[in-house]
Amino acid sequence: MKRLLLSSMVLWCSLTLLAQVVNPCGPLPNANQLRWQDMEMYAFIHYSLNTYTDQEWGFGNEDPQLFNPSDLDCKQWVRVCKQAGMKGIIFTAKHHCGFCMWPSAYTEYSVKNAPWKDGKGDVVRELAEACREEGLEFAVYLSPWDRNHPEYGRPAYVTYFRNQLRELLTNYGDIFEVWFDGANGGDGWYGGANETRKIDRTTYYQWPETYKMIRELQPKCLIWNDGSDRGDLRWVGTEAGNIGETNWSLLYHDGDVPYQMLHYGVEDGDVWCPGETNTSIRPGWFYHDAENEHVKSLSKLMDTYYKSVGRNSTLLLNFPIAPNGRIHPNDSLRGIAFKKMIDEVFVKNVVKELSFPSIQGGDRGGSLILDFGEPTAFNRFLAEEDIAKGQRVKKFSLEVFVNGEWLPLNDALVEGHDGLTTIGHRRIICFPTVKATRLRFTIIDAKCEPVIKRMGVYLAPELTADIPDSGEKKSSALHIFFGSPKQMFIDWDTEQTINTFRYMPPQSGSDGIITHYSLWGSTDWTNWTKLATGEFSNIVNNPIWQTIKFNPTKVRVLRFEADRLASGERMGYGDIEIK
Ligand code: FUL
Repeated sequence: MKRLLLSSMVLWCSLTLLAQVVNPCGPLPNANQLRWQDMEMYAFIHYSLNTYTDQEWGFGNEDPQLFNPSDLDCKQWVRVCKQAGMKGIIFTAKHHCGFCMWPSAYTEYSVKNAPWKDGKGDVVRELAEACREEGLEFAVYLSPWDRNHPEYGRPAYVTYFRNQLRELLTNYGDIFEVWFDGANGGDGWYGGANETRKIDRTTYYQWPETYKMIRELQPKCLIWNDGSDRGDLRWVGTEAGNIGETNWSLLYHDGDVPYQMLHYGVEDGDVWCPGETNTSIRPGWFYHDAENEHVKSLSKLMDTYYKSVGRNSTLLLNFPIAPNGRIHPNDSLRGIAFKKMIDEVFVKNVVKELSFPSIQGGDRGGSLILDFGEPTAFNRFLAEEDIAKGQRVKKFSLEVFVNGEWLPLNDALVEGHDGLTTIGHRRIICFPTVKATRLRFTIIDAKCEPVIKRMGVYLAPELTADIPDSGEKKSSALHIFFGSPKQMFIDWDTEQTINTFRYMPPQSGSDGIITHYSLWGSTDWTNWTKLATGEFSNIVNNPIWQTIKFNPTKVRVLRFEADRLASGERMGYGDIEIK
């Protein structure tokens, strides 16, 4: 009979370790993936010309003269990230607008033509050095979509992209990860052509050749790619900051990767490809003054932690840089409080001593009773598999012994079922505080003999109910109706002076999400003034409130048109707000 193995128990020294040779089970992580998983939390930093234009996606024609921060201080970024518990930083060396934050030899569209440091500056270098000084790892985001480059969409651009990547991988020391965002909205400046260019994401970038170069130049670097070719890590299908409670670190080695696979992995996948949970500490990725009061609350960040690191993933948490060149105090304070709270939750294991665990079960399971000796309060359970041997556990249960009875516990962060499925590198289960003398952990099903490396039981401080992220309220009763599937009207009984229109996209999938809009106003339904036109960039991956500002205008009716939809035939909305 095989048994539940406790390969090393760091928390309870009285436990006899069961030293036994364990055969690997299914695909295994490589050394880079194992090292990466142990990083647990690392930061994204979004900083580019967008910071100066209040945009999320630059069009590619923004003026490099805008880049002139008064107080750019990469050491401040690194200090904040370190104190927020981040083990490394991934920096937007080039975002979709194509502006390079290092003086690339292959383009003029970079810091070398900006007033900052008289064109002699190199943000990538300053940040790489600051990371090294503080012992953080460094990595780069290099956007494959480049809305500035004249050759984008043609073969010459792929050579340009590789040349840039080579610069980054040779001139800045060790790079722990490369991030190749798959976003591509089609249109762009493209050297003045100002048109829409479609590419085939499965073939255009010729990833195998690029991957070869990365492996040669930086053998320890992980490849993140939500494009076609399988990298070392996968996106989790959302930018909201959570991965599935069931999370297999496996995918199929080829074929499409739909949301279900991104979010939950694939139980019988044939390659190790763990999920990295990326989200921002604010609604947007880039800095916007309007979001200063909308930095995520501590309870929201803790929720994100449990739903990423606590679900066999890592957390890639974004800190945007403000126009002065520093992380805004609201973000740094919250980031640091977040790390303090994590430490506080896991400071003390409530199990003082473990009586020898009773282990029962067969090939694919086992049961372990933790005896606290007296009624003890707790609200978190933690378990880790030894993933170097593969990911095995499919289903487990937790029960507490209260007043002579075994009562089941569920994962309070999961709806619709008990949530006790996969474990992987680390699984944290949250539940309301219970007072019990014993806890029974049973592995009900596993792919092979389970290998549990560490367990813990904790009493986390109660956090007050979440402060809504963005303080958003449903708008008051606006009179909204449709002239056609892509044309919405909003009218009033009397004239209004307005200067802000806000659009919250539908929250369930991309159907009906407006990516390009125009907004018109009228006082008589006959003469229309164009108030604004533009793009809601990144709205599909990050479906948050979008704000359109325009000169104060008197209107009695507004016409909001969907010039382009992400998918579907009919414009949709979650909410509308007008001020
Ligand atoms: C997205 C991009 O389009 C966003 O601008 C941001 O960089 C985010 C991390 O990835 O897909």
